[in-house]
Amino acid sequence: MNIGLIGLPKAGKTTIFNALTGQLAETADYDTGKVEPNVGVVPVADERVDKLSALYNPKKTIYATIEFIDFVGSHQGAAKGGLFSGEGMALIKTADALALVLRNFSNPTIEGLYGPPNPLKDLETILDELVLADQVVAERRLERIRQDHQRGKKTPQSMAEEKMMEHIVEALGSGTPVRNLEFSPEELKLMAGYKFLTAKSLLILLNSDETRYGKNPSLLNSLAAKGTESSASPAQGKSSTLRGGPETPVIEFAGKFEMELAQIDPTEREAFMSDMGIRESARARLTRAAYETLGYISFFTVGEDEVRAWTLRKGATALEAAGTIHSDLARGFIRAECFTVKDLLELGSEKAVKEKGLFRLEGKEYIVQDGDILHIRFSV
Ligand SMILES: Nc1nc2c(ncn2[C@@H]2O[C@H](COP(=O)(O)OP(=O)(O)OP(=O)(O)O)[C@@H](O)[C@H]2O)c(=O)[nH]1
Ligand SMILES: [Mg+2]
Repeated sequence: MNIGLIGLPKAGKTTIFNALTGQLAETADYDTGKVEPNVGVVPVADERVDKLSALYNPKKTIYATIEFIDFVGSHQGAAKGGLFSGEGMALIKTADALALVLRNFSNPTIEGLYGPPNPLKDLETILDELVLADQVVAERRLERIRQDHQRGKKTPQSMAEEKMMEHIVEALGSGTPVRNLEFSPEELKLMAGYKFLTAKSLLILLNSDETRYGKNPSLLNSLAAKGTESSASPAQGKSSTLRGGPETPVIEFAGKFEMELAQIDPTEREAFMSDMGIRESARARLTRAAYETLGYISFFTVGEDEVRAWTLRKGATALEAAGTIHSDLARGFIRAECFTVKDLLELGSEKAVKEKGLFRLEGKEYIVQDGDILHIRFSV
């Protein structure tokens, strides 16, 4: 899973990236001229892994991970009214979700360039630009299809695609993101290649300074409403092919503070965090929200060698879980031995789980549940 951090220039994207990854990528008030994004892998905070590790005492303990990509706020682009320039755009398209970072801290230099903090307005700007970027792609594609049709290159597939693109262009025209539209399975397949930005899940990160942090309940509500209803368009009522998008989570970070926190000894963090009224680290809050928003679950593999958490889409089967671990396990899949972390931790041992009859054998089609421990029997 990977998440792109995007936002207007100097919103604190790199600061938050550092808070999440513990890296020390350069942050600055001024334009550094840097254009390459920072990339970092973040272990997903999950206390179940810690508990399983304490029980099995394995040689290796491996957490699930999320990759974060920290994009540079495009100054040139912002001046031209476009956030996403060519190179950045190609990479942003690869992200599973977009985390929109909003500036909510005082800094005279930055305010001199971009005005006082106005998170709600910045959110609107970013959402508009995401729509614009998709409009360009969809309109260009529609034009191409129509040209082909005029030249007599017409296939059932191109006709289906034309219909779908017309629908998308119309929706985007009224500000409705692609994620709020409903598509048939065939259309979803046709659409996959375009990787529309407004089809991606969103997370909103309000980046507050120490004086503002924790004092923005109504702002957080407005941001959530705006993010969820980024499709607050007249089309909502009249079209039957709209579905309500999932709730967009809004998370408030004290970015700079949490970046400094990531640098100090873990045992000392708690005290600093409670001083600020921060109950959980930025990493824990964001990784959990990402799982929920993207509809991911965790399953586990356990043993003396390794305790490991794996990421899986909600609704995926035991066969897909096996494939996540290794393609051989999927190819030679026989059965999945399955029990739950909850039962194991409650009863204290695999033996006790078996005695209670809570140890199951599941087939290929079994829908894996969050918290399942799987052992795949296979033969290749
Ligand atoms: N007080 C305060 N300052 C912050 C906070 N977050 C970022 N800053 C400052 O704002 C400036 C810009 O931060 P960056 O993290 O570099 O912002 P960015 O969004 O990555 O900037 P670009 O990539 O150039 O668009 C730096 O001087 C940071 O120290 C914050 O939460 N509080
Ligand atoms: Mg940056």
